[in-house]
Amino acid sequence: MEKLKQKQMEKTLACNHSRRRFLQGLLATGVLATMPSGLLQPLLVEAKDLLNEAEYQIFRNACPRNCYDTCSIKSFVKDGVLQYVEGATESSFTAGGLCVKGNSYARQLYSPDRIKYPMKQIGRGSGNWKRISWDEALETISSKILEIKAKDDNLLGLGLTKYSGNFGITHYGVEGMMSSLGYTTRFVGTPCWPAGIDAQNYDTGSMWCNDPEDMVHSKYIIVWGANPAFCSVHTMKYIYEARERGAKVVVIDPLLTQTAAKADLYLQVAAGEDGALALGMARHLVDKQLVDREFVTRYALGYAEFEAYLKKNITVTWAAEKTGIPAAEIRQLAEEFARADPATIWIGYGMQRHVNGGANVRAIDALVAMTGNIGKTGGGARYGHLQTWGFNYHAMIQDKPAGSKGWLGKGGPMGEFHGASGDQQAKYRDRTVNINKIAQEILDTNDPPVRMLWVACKNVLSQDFDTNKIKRAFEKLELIVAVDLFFNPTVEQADIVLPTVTPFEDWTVNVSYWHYWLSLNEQAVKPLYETKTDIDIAAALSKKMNAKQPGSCTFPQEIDSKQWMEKEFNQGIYDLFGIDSWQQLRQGPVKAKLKSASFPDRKFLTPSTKYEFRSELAAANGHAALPEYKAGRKAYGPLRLLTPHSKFSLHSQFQNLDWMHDFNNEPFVYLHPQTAKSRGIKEGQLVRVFNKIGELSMKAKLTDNVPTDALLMYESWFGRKNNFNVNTLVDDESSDMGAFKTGAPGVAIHDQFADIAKA
Ligand SMILES: Nc1nc2c(c(=O)[nH]1)N[C@H]1C(S)=C(S)[C@@H](COP(=O)(O)OP(=O)(O)OC[C@H]3O[C@@H](n4cnc5c(=O)[nH]c(N)nc54)[C@H](O)[C@@H]3O)O[C@H]1N2
Ligand SMILES: Nc1nc2c(c(=O)[nH]1)N[C@H]1C(S)=C(S)[C@@H](COP(=O)(O)OP(=O)(O)OC[C@H]3O[C@@H](n4cnc5c(=O)[nH]c(N)nc54)[C@H](O)[C@@H]3O)O[C@H]1N2
Ligand SMILES: [Mo]
Repeated sequence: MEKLKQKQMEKTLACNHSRRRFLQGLLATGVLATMPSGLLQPLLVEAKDLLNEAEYQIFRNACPRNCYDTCSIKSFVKDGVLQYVEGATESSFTAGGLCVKGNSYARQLYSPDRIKYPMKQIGRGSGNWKRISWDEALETISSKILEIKAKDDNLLGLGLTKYSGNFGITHYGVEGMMSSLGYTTRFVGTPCWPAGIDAQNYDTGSMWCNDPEDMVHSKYIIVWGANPAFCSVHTMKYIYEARERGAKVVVIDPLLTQTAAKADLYLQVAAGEDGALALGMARHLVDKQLVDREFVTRYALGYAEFEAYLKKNITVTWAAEKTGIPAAEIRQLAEEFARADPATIWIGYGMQRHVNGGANVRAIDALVAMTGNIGKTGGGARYGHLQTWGFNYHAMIQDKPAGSKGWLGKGGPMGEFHGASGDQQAKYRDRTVNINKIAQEILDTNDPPVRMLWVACKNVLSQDFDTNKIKRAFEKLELIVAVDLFFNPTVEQADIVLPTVTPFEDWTVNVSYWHYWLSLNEQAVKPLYETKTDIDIAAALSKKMNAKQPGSCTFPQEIDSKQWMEKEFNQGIYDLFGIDSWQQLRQGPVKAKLKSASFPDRKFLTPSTKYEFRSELAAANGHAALPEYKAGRKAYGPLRLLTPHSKFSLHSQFQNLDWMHDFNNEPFVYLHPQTAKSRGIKEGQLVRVFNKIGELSMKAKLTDNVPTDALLMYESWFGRKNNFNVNTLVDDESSDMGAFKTGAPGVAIHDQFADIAKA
C-alpha cells in the first residue's frame, strides 16, 4: 500500500515537472505568445530551473502520429517514471524542439482519462461500462469470430478499419492479425492524400519529394494549400532560412493562415480553383516563352499537346475570373516563379481534398515541370514520399489458416498500403471496401454483411464522414471492438474496448513521409495498468482462438515486442541509412543517404520513363490524359465549410488532454464580419451551423482571415467537454483520384457547404 502511494506521488510529481517542461516547450515554439499569461506565469518561473540530465535514464522515442514531422524524441526517466521529453538534437529536422502536442506527451502517458482495463458496454452508447478481464474480452471476441465463420463459412463478416493513430511499423501487425484469422473485409484507401498520390504517379510514376531541408536553397517557394505553421512546424525553419537568403515566399490558400501571415505574398484563391490558377500561369509562360525547352523536349512526354491544350482552352483572364485573383497578379506570379532558379512548390494535402483535387495537383506538377524545376536541389513539386519505408513488414505479413475461404468476386484494386491479400491468381481474396465511405459500405455490403468491426488507430466517429450516417450504419453491426487509449466518440459506440499504449510503453521504429530521418522507439516505461500494444493484443487473441479451435489463427501466440521491432529491419534499410545495426539508433536518429533532389537523373518511373504531361494510364483510369481543367463540386449551400487541421490537436489526439484545454478551451466557428453582419451575428454569440446532413452549435468568432463566402471550423475532439464534431457536417463525396494507388478514391473534405444562423 505504502509503495503504491509512493508511486502515485511520484507520478504526480512527474506530471508537475513535465508540465513545466511543456510550458517551456510552448514558450520555445511561440504558442504562449497568443495566450493569457496570468495563468501561466508562476509555472514559467519554476520552469527556468535547469535539470541535471545525469540523474535520468535516457530513452529514444519517436512521435508516431500521422504528421509530416514525425519527431525524434529523447525521453528522461527516473525511478521508472517518464519525467519529461525533448526533441532530439541529433536530427537536424527535429532540431531539439517539439510542437505543443509533443511537449504534452508526459501528460498523455499519465492522463487520468486513459482507458486502463478491457471494458464492455452494456447497451451501445449507454455509457454503462463494466470492467472485464482480458480473458473475458478475448472470450467474447473469439466466440463471435468463430460464430461468424460457422454461419457464413468464411470470415468476410469481420471488418477492419485502421488508419493513422500510430504509424509505428510494428502496428501493421493489426493488418497481420486480420490475415492470420482468414480472408476478411478491409476498409482500404486513405482520407488524407490519395488524389495527390495518384496525380503524382500519373506524372512521374511515383510520389517522391525533395528533402525538405533543401528548401533553404530555393529562390522562390510557393506553399500551395498547406499550412505548415500548424501542420509541420519544423519545416518552417527552412522556409525562414530560404527567405533570409533572399527567397520570396508565396502562400496560396482560401484562408489567411498563420503560414500566409509569414509570407511575402498571400493570394486568396477561390477554393477548388487551383487548377485554373496553375493553368492560367502555364498559359502565360507559354506566351512569354518562359518554358524550359530542354526539360520539356528531353525529359518529358506530351508537352506539345499540353501546350496546344493551353492555347486553345486557357487564358489568364479566364483564370482570374475563376480564382478571384487579378490577371496582373497571376502574370507576375508566373513570371517570378519561372525566372527564379531553383523554384519550388509545396503542394499541401489540404488543397487536394476536392472533387477535382487530383486534376488540380496534376496542373501544379505541370507548372513545376515546364519550368525545369524537377530533379533540382531547392526545386521540386513537393508532396510526400515513401522512399524510406522499405521495412520487412514482418508483423503485417501473416499466413491465412489452412482452408480459409474468402471473397470470390473481382473487387477493386488492393492499394499499396493496407496489407490486404489475395492476388488475381489466388482463388480467394480479402473483400476491399472504401474506408472513406465506411457508413455507406457497411449499409450496402451483404452476402455476407459486415457483422463485426475491429477499430484500431482510428477514431471513426470523429474523423470519418457523415457522423449521423455512421451511427446509423453501426446499428447493423453485431459487435464493435475498439482498441484505443481514451474514451473517444468511437469508443462510446463500441461494445468492447481494449486499452492500448502510448509510444513510451512500446517498441517500434518510425520514418516520415516528408523528411528523411529514421528513429527508434524504445520502451521507456512498462505498459501502465492492463494496457497492451496492438501486436500483443493480436498474440493474446491468437492464443485464445487456438485454445478454442486449434489452427484457427496463425498469429504467433507469444511474442516479444522488442524482437518484433528488430524483425522489421533489413540490409536495405541499414544501407540506406548507413548503419550496421538498429542498436546504433540508440545514439540518436539517422538520415537516409539520398540525394536531396528527387528524380536527380530526371528518369521517371512512368511507362515512358519520362515526365508525362500526357498520361495514357490516367486516360485508361477514366481521367483526362493531359492535366486539364476540371470543375469543382456544385455548391449545395450558401457558404463553403472548411474544416482543416488544428495547431492543438493531431486530428482527434491531444486536444482531449486537460493541459491542452488550458490553451484551447472551446471550439468556435470563424466567419467574416460581413457574413456575420448579414445574418445579425455578433462576436461570441451562440450560433447554429447546419446543412443537409447535420447541425452543430457553438460560439462565433469574427475574422477577415476567412473569405466572405466561407465558414471555418478546426477538426479536433474536445474530450468529454462538448459534442463538437465537424464531420457531422462533412459528407462522404469522393474526390476524383486515389483508387489507382491507394485502393479507393479520396474524399472531398473541403467541398462542403453550410449555412449559419443565431442559435
Ligand atoms: N473534417 C475533416 N475530417 C478529416 C480531416 C480534415 O481535414 N477535416 N482530415 C483527415 C485526415 S488528413 C486524416 S489523416 C484522418 C485521421 O484520422 P485518424 O486516423 O482517425 O486520426 P487520429 O485521430 O490521429 O487517431 C485515431 C485514433 O488512434 C488512437 N491511437 C493512437 N495510438 C494508437 C495505437 O498505438 N493503437 C491503437 N489501436 N490506437 C491508437 C488515438 O487515440 C485515436 O483515437 O482524418 C481525416 N478527417
Ligand atoms: N498540428 C497538426 N499537424 C498535423 C496534423 C494535425 O491534425 N494537426 N495532421 C497531419 C496530417 S494527417 C496531415 S494530412 C497534414 C495536413 O497538412 P496540410 O495539408 O498543411 O493541412 P490542412 O489543414 O489539411 O490543409 C492545409 C490548407 O489547405 C487549405 N485548402 C483547403 N481547400 C483548398 C483549396 O481548394 N485550395 C487551396 N489552395 N488551399 C485549400 C486549407 O484552407 C488549409 O489552410 O498535417 C499533419 N500535421
Ligand atoms: Mo492526413
